[in-house]
Amino acid sequence: MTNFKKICVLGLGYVGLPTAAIFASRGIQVFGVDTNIKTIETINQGKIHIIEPGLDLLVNKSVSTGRLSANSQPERSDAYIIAVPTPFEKTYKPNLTFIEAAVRSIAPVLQRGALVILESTSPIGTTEKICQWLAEERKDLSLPNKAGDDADIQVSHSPERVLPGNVLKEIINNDRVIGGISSNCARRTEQLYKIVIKGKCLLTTAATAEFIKLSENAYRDVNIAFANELSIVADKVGINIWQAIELANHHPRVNILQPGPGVGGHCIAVDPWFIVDSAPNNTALIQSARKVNDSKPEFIVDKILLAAQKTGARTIACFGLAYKADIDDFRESPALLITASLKKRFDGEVLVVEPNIKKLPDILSQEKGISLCSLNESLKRSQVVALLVDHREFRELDRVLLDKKVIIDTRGVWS
Ligand code: SAJ
Repeated sequence: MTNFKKICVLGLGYVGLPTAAIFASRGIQVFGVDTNIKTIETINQGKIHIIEPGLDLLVNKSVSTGRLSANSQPERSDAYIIAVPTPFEKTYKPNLTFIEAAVRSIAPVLQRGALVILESTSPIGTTEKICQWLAEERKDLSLPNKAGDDADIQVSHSPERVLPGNVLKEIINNDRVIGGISSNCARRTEQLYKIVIKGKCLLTTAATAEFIKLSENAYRDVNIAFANELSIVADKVGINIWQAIELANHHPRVNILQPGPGVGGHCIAVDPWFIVDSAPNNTALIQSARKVNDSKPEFIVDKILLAAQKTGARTIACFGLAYKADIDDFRESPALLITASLKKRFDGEVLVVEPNIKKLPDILSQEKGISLCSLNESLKRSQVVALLVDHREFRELDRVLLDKKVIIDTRGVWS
């Protein structure tokens, strides 16, 4: 007996929308909430505003059966899932305004027995803050940070762990960490997710769950930084880094990740700073990894410019703009940074090949001497080719077409 009939999902982005649609597909009445009117309209037409395999069909079905609808304000529900962005400021301080606004927006409709779950990746202590914000708004209700298991409202943190591009499968199959403000909160949250997930539910405290999620992404960032640092050394001493890593990984206890043009996306390039924020003087390794990864794009720009200079090239082709393969997501994308910086520093022509878009992003389209180009055309016109994203179209390219080109392969696809 789950007694979750209606749920409200706040934030209909890469995580919130698939989550809402999956719950709706299991017969739960789902109210989606977003601050963007265009997003709301699109979803209510049964369409989607992001690219994620399989999501369009699922949303279409859920909307047409009336199980999913979108609005700008929350409706009274048995559970509220918050999946809004947690950006950081220029100073790398986390910005919790979206979470706070979402929490305060549910306060008026909150009723005794309701469950509030934070899915957004958040600094340690945020779930506790949710209790404080709710207590300020609703003095008539008791919260679990004060009332423990007997509280009127349950509050927990269950961080999303899904990989963009594989979200629908990962929501269902991944194990899920669930951190309750009290143990009752964690158990009730488990009951809700068990409606849709097959993975294990791993119960802990809210602060531990916050810490775990940040640690997972920082772990990845530190390991990618290690690979990126090695790639810079290998470049200096004339060693093929891809072969070196491949051979090193034959060791039973070594698994070096892949170097690249830098680290992008809105998670791994951001979340480590939330750990740093908790202990700025005790996070030398995490801070250093961030710096290594952030410095990689400019290292690549230097390499491309040097290659162009040596060969007298007038046209450079940049292959890929997204932050990783086979998606159209440009958030924190190193490929985008490289292309923008290259255009500023190179006075010849830059051709961008990005099979997942129809027009250049604004940051590039305002520049002169840069254009979006087909793969074939770019191969005809460029002397230098910089592979920045390992999209399928580039992985499958006939290598003969690259003969006579100067190649800067930042992903090891053609090396
Ligand atoms: N990258 C490398 N070398 C590698 C692996 C990745 O340079 O060996 C780069 C990618 O090209 C990309 C960036 O790192 O620019 C991040 O890509 P990713 O595929 O590793 O991860 P994300 O950001 O798409 O998703 C991550 C995932 N976290 C972990 O794998 C620990 C995902 O499970 C999280 O849910 C997501 O962050 C999130 O939302 O926090």
